Amino acid sequence: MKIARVTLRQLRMRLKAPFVTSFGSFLDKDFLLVEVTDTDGTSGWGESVAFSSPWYSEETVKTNWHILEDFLIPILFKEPVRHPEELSARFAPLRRNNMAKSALEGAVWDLYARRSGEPLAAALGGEKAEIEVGISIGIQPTITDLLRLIERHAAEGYRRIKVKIKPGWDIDVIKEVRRHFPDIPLMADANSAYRLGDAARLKELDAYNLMMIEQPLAFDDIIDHAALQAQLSTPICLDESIHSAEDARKAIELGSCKIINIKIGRVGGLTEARRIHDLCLDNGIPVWCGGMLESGIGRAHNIAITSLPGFTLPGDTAASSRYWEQDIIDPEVTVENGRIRIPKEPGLGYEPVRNRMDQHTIRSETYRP
Ligand code: OSB
Ligand code: MG
Repeated sequence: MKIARVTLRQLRMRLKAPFVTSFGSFLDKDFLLVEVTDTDGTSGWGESVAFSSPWYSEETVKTNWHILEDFLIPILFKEPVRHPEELSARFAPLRRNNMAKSALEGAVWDLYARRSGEPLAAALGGEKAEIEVGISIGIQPTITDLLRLIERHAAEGYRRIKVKIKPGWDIDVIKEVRRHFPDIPLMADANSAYRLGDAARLKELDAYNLMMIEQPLAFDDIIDHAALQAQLSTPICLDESIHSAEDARKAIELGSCKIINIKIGRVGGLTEARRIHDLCLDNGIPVWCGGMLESGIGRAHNIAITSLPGFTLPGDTAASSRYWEQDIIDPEVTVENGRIRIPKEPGLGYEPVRNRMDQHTIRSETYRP
């Protein structure tokens, strides 16, 4: 592939409803899109999942723009790319900044798949025809609001419900949810809101048959999680703590978790995401694909990686309409009976709609070798 240009865009899109977690609330979502165009005029698309503020991780929309403009795009332009798998090694001398790396690498993966006329899922080695998905529900004003939402999303067919928890919005909430929905596949995500000293409280959750508790302890911890997992019967799933296949190997060795949430952006791209998937498959650790409230571009990447066989648990990839009045891809992502069909068209299999993207673009710049 010979790259003729890379275009960065910053978009601002309003979510249908604010999304509240233990670390913050989102309504207007700013994010970056990357378009990589080759000398034949074919484009591939990637999305950065960095938020405006460094709450989930240290990266932001602004730091991603800087890292892409000043470092990653120049590295891409240095020599031709034969295969997108080369990029993770070429980006490796740059420490972390995984979401920035992933946005550019993802665009090159899409371009590669389009050029070779195969779906991105197939280019990654995925064989599933469809995937099962769940939904993540943010912290609500009242338990009644939460119960109403669960009722609705369960009726829509989502394969499992994830509820955000934090100190003061945890045991009583899960207890009520279980009382109303004794059998639904249910899990809780704490987004690092607890400390090991809260183990006794977290142990109370063992009574409610949760599929897992996601990231209960610090965002950068795998030591205390191992101590906690030894005390809980509920499996721990790590999200924020895992940035690479090496992190995953150490967490598995220590017994810090029994399940891993793979987010392509958090781990630096599709190639590293697949490495973690392969490692987990070898070690009997189920994985699922997390979400970052993505637009259709990032959502399409999530669908493609979930086609790999080790993604045995429903992910957070809900329908476009759960987030947006109108998504920027055609067709939009739809969920039927808790399932999304893997597209058969080349690349992402969802076409970016330029005039819709333009409506939300607040900054854009094009770079050439
Ligand atoms: O921890 O998985 C998380 C959203 C923003 C930041 C972190 C997380 C989430 C979600 C929502 O849980 C996933 C989604 O619906 O995209
Ligand atoms: Mg999470």
